[in-house]
Amino acid sequence: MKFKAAITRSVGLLLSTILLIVASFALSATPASAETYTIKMGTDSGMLQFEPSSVTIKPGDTVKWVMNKVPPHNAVFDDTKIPGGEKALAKKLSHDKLTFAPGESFETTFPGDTAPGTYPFYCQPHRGAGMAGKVIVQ
Ligand SMILES: [Cu+2]
Repeated sequence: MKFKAAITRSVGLLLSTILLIVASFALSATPASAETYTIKMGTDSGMLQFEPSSVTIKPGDTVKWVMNKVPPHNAVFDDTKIPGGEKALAKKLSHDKLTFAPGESFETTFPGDTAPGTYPFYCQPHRGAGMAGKVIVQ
């Protein structure tokens, strides 16, 4: 009887171990799917604005800026305004190269360890006209 009890116990242990391994595989195999959010540069009606001017994302997501109207445009993050104020991060997120052709685009993937907060950006040629937006990282 003692032997049978020991067998039952170890089988139980084995099963729960397998279950744990399977569960952890299932979790790691399906990471939260990263999404891409598109922002138009220049509105359809020809305004010097980003459309939408605000997107809310999760770390690991990508923001894609697409040249739409009234070029040229770019998207630059200000290191004095982003959470943490890191120059290197602001530079990494920014695309200071100007886009001219409709449909031309660039993307920024916010690293998985991006600190939550508001990341304001602006278009360099049209900063004075108030062409600015923000990426809110949750
Ligand atoms: Cu612009």
